[in-house]
Parts: sequence; structure tokens; C-alpha cells
Amino acid sequence: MSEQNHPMTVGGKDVHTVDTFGVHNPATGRVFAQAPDCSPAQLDDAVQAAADAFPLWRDDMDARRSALLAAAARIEESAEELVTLLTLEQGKPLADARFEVMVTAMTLRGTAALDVPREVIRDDEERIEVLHQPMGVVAAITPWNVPLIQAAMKFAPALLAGNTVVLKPSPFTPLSSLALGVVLRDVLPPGVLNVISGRDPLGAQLAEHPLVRKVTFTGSVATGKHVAASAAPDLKRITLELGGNDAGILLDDVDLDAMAEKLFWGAFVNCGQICAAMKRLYVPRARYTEVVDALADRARSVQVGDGMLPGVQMGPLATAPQFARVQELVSDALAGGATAAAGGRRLDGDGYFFAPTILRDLEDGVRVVDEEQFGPVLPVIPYDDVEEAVARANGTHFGLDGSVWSADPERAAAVAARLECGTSWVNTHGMPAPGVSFSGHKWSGLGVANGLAGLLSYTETKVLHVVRGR
Ligand code: TXE
Repeated sequence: MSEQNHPMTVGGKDVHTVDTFGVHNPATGRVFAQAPDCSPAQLDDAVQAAADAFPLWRDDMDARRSALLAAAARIEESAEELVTLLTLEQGKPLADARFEVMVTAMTLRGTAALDVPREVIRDDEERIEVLHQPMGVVAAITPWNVPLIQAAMKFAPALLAGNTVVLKPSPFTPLSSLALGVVLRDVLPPGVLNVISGRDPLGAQLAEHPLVRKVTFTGSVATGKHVAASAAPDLKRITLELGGNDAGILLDDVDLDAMAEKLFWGAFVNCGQICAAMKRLYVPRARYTEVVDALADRARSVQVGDGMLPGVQMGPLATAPQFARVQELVSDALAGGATAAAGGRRLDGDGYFFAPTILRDLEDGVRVVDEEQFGPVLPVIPYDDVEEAVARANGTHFGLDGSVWSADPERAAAVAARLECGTSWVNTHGMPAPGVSFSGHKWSGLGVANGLAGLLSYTETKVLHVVRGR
């Protein structure tokens, strides 16, 4: 057995594996730890452990609620360990990692505040009730951008609804989730939350496992379609969150002094690696240069570096393939005539560092505008009238979020309501909030996360119809 200090959690116990794989620190490009590479037999054990834990876990809502609250407290107590692992494996600055751990705990608390409703349709000579019952084993498959928040958004509602879970983080960022599994062992009964890691095809094997009743997945559109196809033969339930190409639209009256900072971070939060980050910005032609300059000033002033160092505001891209993709999209835009008002190039050194980049002089039809760049790059595109900007914002297969910016919030809200996406913001471009539904239209997803709708997506609806008397 290879030496491992990041065990998997199966049935509440350490599980080590014969094989391991290297986890890279994106700030150095070098392997800094080994993670367990789960075998098919160990995957069976994990799913079986979840199935075995289900009958006891499904019946006591109060116990589940208390366990989630205790889990939130345990996460806060273990924050520093989780924060360090997050920064080392994902690259984000320590302050952002701390924020992520805090939001993870908050997600558990917010979920614990929800209730699975019990609806009585009639109660006289007949009683008709609508119940929402748990499904069984839920597979939670997460990406590498905000691994702990993604995990919590999935396992918290799944558990509260009475299901048990096998969590599989991205092979790029497995360590923080593995640590979470260890940290939560004393507050969750064995088998209720199992955490495994491994190189793909582990994700596909988990998604297709016959004991899994629901797959909740966040990742790319291409993989999401595979998950949907692989769920079909068994009619497994699925929730998919598949990224976006969020448009921001500035209206002509926007107060740039007041909004520039928020606009900038709406795109560059987490080094641009957030599904709900602004990925393209449409600006009235008359204000184009002013807006580009304001954003470029901010891009140049950002402290980029190793997230472990004090004062760093933005880390590297999280993975080598993502780093390569961002370089490719920016090179393609520059070769096609776009100008980098700031950045436009990788930074020196071994890590996956890319200079915060504002691109101007480009239109729809350029790859960095049409595709999800998922990196520290914002294309700024001029428009002539608002109708045209809305049409361009909507002219994509994606539909996760969008935002409209104006000195008149109600005017902006009227435009925002016409964006074809799951969330439309006015004068902000933010993160999904625990109690608020989060969903993607079109290719950005299937189903709803968060809030009551998210909780109910981990249940099957059942009618209990009792005829009293004859
Ligand atoms: O995603 P994948 P990747 C976007 C972003 C990025 C692209 C690729 O544009 O450039 O996706 O990122 C597991 N069945 N987003 O390659 O492959 C895999 O192990 C089941 C958007 O990391 O989709 C990992 O745990 N699971 C995004 C997870 O799926 C499978 C966040 C995601 O991997 C599987 C991150 C399969 N067949 C990237 N194949 C967002 N929506 O926020 C792989 N996996």
C-alpha cells in the first residue's frame, strides 16, 4: 500500500487504496500530495455503506437536522486545516479559502433551517397527503473551482431529505473533500456521508452504479450530457449544474465610479473560475473606452501570486488544462484583432499564473466571447442599443446567470427580467445564496439547487390516500 495521509471515508472509517495519484499545487505546478485512487471494489463498498446506512437515517428528521448543525460547527472548528488544503490544491488565496469554508458551514446551517413539507390536500372522510420521501443513495460529483461549497450544496440537502451520500470530488482537488469526510465522522453516523477519490473513470462508475438512485453533478456541459445519458437506462434522477457564459449589460446611465469595483470582481472572483461569474460584458458604445479603462486599471492593480502568501488577491488557474485553455482562447482573440487593455499573457514562473486580462475590440463570434473561458479574462464588447445587447446575451446555449447595471435599478430590472437564465442580477453579479434557488436554463443545467426546490429535488413525491369508513 502506498503511503497516504488523506484517507477516504467509507462507513465512517479510513480506507486506503493500493494506487494513488499526484495532486498538483497550481502555484508551483508540482505534485505536493498523493490521493487515494479508489478501486471498483472499493467503490462498491462505499455505495454499499451508504445503502446500509439509509434505513436508519431516513426516518428521523430532527436527528438529521441536529447532525447538520453539528457538522457546520465541526467545519468551523477545523477551518484552518481545510483552508490550507484548499489553497494548496486549488490555488485560491487563503482569505478566499477561509470565505469558502465559512460559506460551506453556512450552507449546512441554511439547509438545516429548511423543512420537507407535508401537504394535506384533504382530511375528512378521506385523508390525502402529499409526502416527499428520500430516494436512497445519492452520488455527489463535484468540480475543482469551489470544492467544499459544491460538496455542501449537494450533500446537505441530500442528507436533510433523508438520503445517504457518496461524494466524489474532482481529481484535481480531492484533498479538502477527503479531509471533510474525516472531520465529519464524529457528527454523522457511519455510512451516511462517504467520501472517495480517484482518477476518472471513477466519476462515470459512480454515476452508473446500480445502487445509486440520484446523481447530483456540477461540471462541464460535455460531462453533464454523459451523466444524463448514463442515468437514462436506470432512470436515475439527476441534477446538473453545467456552467455558463454569463453576460453583463451596462446601461448608458451607469455610475461607473460606484460600480467599477463590483463589476470587476463579478468577473474575476476566484480567478474567474466560478460558474456564476460574468464571462462577457456588453457596454454602450459611447461609454466603451471609459469602461474598458476603468476595468483595465483594476486588472493591473490586482496582486497575483501564490495564495499562501499574505496580500495576494488572486491565485493561479486551478489546473494545467484550464491554464492551457485560457491561453488558447486569449491567443485566438488577439490573433483575430482583439486588444489586451490589460494582461493578455501568462505570468513568469512555474505555476499556472495568468495576468488579469481585459480584452477590447472584439465582437460575438470570437471564441472567448462565445465559449466559457473560466479564467481571469473579460471580453468587453460594444453595443448600440439595449435590444441588441439582450439578444446577444441570450444568443447562446448557456443560461446560468446574467446581470444589468444602471443608476436606475428598476429600469435595469426590466431588462434583467428578459435575460434567458436562472438568475438575473441588478448592479451585482454574485454567488448563489444557500436559501435561494439556483438553476441553469438551456445547457447550463437541469433541475434546481438550494432552497426548498433544491431540497425537494432529493425526494420522490408520494401520495398517501386513506379512505376512512366504507
Ligand atoms: O470538468 P468535468 P473539468 C467547466 C469549465 C472547465 C470545464 C472542464 O468550463 O473548463 O468545465 O472542467 C467528474 N461521469 N467547469 O474537466 O470533466 C470529474 O472527475 C461522471 C464548469 O474539471 O465536467 C469531476 O469530479 N462524472 C464548472 C467532475 O466530473 C465524471 C466547474 C467535473 O469534471 C465523468 C468546473 C463522467 N463521465 C468546470 N467524467 C461549473 N459548472 O461550475 C468526469 N467526471
